[in-house]
Amino acid sequence: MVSTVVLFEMRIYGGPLYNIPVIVVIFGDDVICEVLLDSGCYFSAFYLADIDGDEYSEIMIRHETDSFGGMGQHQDFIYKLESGGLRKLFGFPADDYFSTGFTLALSDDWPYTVENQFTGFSHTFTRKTGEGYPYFDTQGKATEDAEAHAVEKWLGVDPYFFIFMPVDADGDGIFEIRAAQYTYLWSRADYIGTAYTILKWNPDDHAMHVIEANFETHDAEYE
Ligand SMILES: [Ca+2]
Ligand SMILES: [Ca+2]
Repeated sequence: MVSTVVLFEMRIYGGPLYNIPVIVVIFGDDVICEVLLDSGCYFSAFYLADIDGDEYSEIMIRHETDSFGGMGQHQDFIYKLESGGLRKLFGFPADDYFSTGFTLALSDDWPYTVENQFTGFSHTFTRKTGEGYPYFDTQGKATEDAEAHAVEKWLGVDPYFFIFMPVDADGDGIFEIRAAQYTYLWSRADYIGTAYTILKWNPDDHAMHVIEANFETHDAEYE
């Protein structure tokens, strides 16, 4: 059955400055109308793609809830159209937060090694930093902070996707999701690079899984 999906943003006179996203879906004689985010957002957009492999498209909706901090803050949802309404399949980070599995290791002479625990991805690059940087001295020797960091191999990965869009990565007609996250180390302004993933929804365990990972270094200049 062919459906019509309309997404619009409502402004209430005298109400909050944010837009309230509302979706209307018309299929057959049924009309569904739902407010998607009571708290509002800057903008909303949607894609239609079969994520779970049942040959019917899901409705993927993303909302930008804040424009500050790296690449902004987003909420992403995937809904299934069912008789009687929309059923939320997935919501990140509000309902189904998960780690995309990136770690960062540091050692002497400024090598940074980013790895992904789910895919075996590993990428090492040199990122020289100047005076006052807590993890290296000016000659590139790893500091006590770097040694402490080696325990957890922490990489600050935003709990938001600034890209979250359907792609059929393997051409089988079921859509995977291309996602990207801003990453940082010392502070949020210490932009290390972008963590890219291909995500796949598994209807058996009802969860999203990382099936590919990549990392693009941010070429910050340091004295
Ligand atoms: Ca589907
Ligand atoms: Ca596919």
